[in-house]
Amino acid sequence: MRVLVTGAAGSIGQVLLPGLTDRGHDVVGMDLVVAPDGTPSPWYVGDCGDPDAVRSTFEAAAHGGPIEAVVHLAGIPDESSLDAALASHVLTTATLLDAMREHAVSRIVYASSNHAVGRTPRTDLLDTETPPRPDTFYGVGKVAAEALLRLYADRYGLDAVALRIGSFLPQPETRRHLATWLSHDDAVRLVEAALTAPDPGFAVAYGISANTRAWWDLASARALGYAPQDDAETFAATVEETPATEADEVEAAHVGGPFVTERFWRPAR
Ligand code: 15L
Repeated sequence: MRVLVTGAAGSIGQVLLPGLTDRGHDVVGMDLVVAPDGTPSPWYVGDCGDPDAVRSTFEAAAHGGPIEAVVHLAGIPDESSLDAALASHVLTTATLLDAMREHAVSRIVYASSNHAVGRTPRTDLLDTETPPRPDTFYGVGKVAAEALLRLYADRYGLDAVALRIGSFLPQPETRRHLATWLSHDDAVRLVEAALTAPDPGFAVAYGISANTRAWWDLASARALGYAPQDDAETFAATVEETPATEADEVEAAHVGGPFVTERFWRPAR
């Protein structure tokens, strides 16, 4: 499948590009910055919130064969101002969706985040039926971007899969990560499942590995064909060598962990 990956220079992009290529996909990168040395994929520099830049990227990328799907990873991966969050998550998604319609690209896989439901108290395993409950402006941006995907799926019949990614890291570093970790290899498996699942329509899935201590239900991800192979439990002894702190307790209270704390509170305007 020929796939345009936005935010290709970011931490997830840098794992996905080789990962999807190794699995036989034809990957095209897009980012604000030039391709890191040694990147084998075709690459376009541009802002995916800018309709002209996106249009010309779609046109140029199509010379190598029609783009069949977009994996939208670009965006500020942290808390910012509300304006910046809306531009970074909602306007980029809108710009890409419009370009997809213009160029008959029918599937988008979106890097949403657990912070779309981050303010949910941590009790039982959380499924995707739980209402949006952002913990930050970052989370608000992700909720709004998911709503936009749903609108375009309903209006135009696009396939739009929002992956609420947990903690994408080489390995878990904190107690919270023992529940929220998404390994690099599982991230590739998850995105490939979201790209290739037959007719998903609009779907939401949590993006974590098969963690023994998971806080999120993987049923909807597995329904897409995701078969995670890693478990944060492998690292539990190392993580738990350090005594638990008050920060660990705070992080365990809500699914968004540290993003819920007052450190992230600020006026919207
Ligand atoms: C995210 O969505 C963030 O991009 C990342 O920085 C981490 O905070 C991660 O979630 C997490 O919850 O661990």
